[in-house]
Amino acid sequence: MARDEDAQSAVDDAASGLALYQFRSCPFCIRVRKELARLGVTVELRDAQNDSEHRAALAAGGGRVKVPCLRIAHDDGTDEWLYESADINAWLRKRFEPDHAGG
Ligand SMILES: N[C@@H](CCC(=O)N[C@@H](CS)C(=O)NCC(=O)O)C(=O)O
Repeated sequence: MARDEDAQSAVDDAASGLALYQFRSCPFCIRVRKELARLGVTVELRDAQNDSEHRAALAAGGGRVKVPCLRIAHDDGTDEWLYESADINAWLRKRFEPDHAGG
């Protein structure tokens, strides 16, 4: 997705508050990574399969070790832990797709 420099910079800023907990070969995680690529959004990927700290953070914050899970850091300091690839992709489209019509 092509953006001018300012728009891409705003997207990069917004995405800095996101982290995707995932397994490299999980098909649901691949679906989310593809959507991120399509939208031109760079999100920190956290390997919850092999990295014990990320795995523990996912369990503690989200409540279970299930991937993909998008951690969304809100401006008020709270974290939201969003599971389900379809829900994550819908959230990403709503947040980052220009002229998103909803749904
Ligand atoms: N419906 C979920 C399926 C996710 C899923 O089954 N992920 C597997 C890895 S491929 C997992 O985390 N399993 C562990 C569990 O469900 O506790 C989605 O679309 O995100």
